[in-house]
Amino acid sequence: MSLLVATTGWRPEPWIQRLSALLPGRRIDTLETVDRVAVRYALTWRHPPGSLQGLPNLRAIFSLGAGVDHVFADPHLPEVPIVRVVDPDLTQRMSEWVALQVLLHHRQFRRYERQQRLAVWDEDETQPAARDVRVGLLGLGVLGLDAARKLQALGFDVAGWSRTHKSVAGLATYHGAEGLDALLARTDILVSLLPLTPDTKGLLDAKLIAKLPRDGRIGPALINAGRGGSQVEADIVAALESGRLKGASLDVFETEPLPSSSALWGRDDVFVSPHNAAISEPEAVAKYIAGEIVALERGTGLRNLVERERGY
Ligand code: NDP
Ligand code: OXD
Repeated sequence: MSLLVATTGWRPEPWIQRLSALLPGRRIDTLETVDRVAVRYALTWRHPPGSLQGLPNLRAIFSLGAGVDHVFADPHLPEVPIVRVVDPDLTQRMSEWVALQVLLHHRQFRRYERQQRLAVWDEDETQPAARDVRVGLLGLGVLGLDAARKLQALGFDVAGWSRTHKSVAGLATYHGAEGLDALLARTDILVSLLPLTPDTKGLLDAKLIAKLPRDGRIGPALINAGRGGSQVEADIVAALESGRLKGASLDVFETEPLPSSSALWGRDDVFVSPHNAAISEPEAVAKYIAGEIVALERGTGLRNLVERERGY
């Protein structure tokens, strides 16, 4: 029984190499070499739609990333369990990126970078303490919660928002549509770590930005490393132009790679990274998937299952 690595945009070789070492004796194929009857597990990153059909012995689909919107982009998904990545390496990477971006806005990194270029010595006497900066996290899942804890450790005044009610010691939480306005009203730096679902599509738009307060010591600033489909880039650019938004850090985009024509590239008040806030590092993620497969075959149930109805 074999594994199928079905990817577009990511090279399959590093995955095959790691998985072969972790699951010796197991055949690991790509879509080009696959024996469809032999496949028991499919590992996907943006597999071509329809390519997981006609695998009669398929037991589970493993997403190679934490996000699974790429899996649901296939209208012909087989009815087997879908497992997503939950791995400390990926979580740590995301929290590093989020902390870096929050600090970048808080400590006005771009301003001093510009000043250095121009050899300008201009102190800012109004630099607020982290405790006076309100960070609002959209998404309190595996990544959101870890980022919240690390931002709290840096001293920020953090609150979070989720779909369902969450009680988290030491963290102010909000949930549901009605909770969103309350979170926005107390947010200087908004961080989105939301999955892309029909409910979160286009959420980060002009209407939402207009609800961020103007009375904060910093910002408002918008940070998104969830999915680009949740943001309306034209609205973000317009809000930056009008001064309604003071800065943005974006790792994900409506279209990826970000087209060279995008207005986001040339802006001093925007930090752009190429969807690598938290990469799926093959060493770590292959180990996680191989461990799940071995556990499943020993009779343990699969963990980190995706719920099809909610889309994440
Ligand atoms: P989880 O599934 O653990 O958490 C998702 C969170 O989002 C949950 O708190 C969930 O609420 C909340 N949520 C979902 N839908 C809504 C909604 N409609 N309204 C309010 N809250 C909502 O996911 P992870 O934390 O592991 O990952 C989050 C996302 O990060 C991934 O889906 C992916 O898109 C992105 N990602 C980006 C990477 C990058 O490099 N840029 C790398 C890895 C992931 P509830 O708790 O109630 O279920
Ligand atoms: C992921 C990603 O979902 O890389 O893991 O975006």
